Amino acid sequence: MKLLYAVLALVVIGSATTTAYFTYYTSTYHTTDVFQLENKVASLESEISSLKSSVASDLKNAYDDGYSAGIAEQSPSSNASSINTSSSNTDAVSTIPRTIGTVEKSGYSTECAVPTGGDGCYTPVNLSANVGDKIIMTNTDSTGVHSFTSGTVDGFAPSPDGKFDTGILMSGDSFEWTPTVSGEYPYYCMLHAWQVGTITVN
Ligand SMILES: [Cu+2]
Repeated sequence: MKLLYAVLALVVIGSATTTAYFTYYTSTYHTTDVFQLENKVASLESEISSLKSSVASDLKNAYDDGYSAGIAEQSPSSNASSINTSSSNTDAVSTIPRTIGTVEKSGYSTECAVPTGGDGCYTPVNLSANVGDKIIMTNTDSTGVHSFTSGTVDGFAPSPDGKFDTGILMSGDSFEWTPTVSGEYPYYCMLHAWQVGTITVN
């Protein structure tokens, strides 16, 4: 009987030691593993953010090139039309500056969009102004690039109408536009189909 107890005691001690060692081994190994993964994630994150900013600046350069090429192509007629519009509005007296910004993280999520229950991805989403007001459009979203492009967007099919276009604005960049004709001016962001706003010019 004593021998049986002795054997049982050995088995219990043996298995307890094995379990303890195994737990120690697993937790050590696991901790090292997690640590290495965390390092890897951090380095991938910094790679992603540097890729993002290089894509953003490539996008802006490509857009600027295309935009100046477009301007060069249509410059004779656009000169003529700008003379016409300015002469028809010589009696505009109001020059109140009005500002529109972009909502923080509006490029990452559709949550800001009115149809999904938000207050709009531009702020204010509906701006009222008078003919002759200086309208300042600024990308106030610190997390992404945006545009204010006049026209409408249906799903991912944009229809720019050429009334104004800020082009790609980096965070903090601004664009000024002074309406010379009253009316409703819908606009959208060429990068984020859910980002739309309206300027009502009286
Ligand atoms: Cu946008």
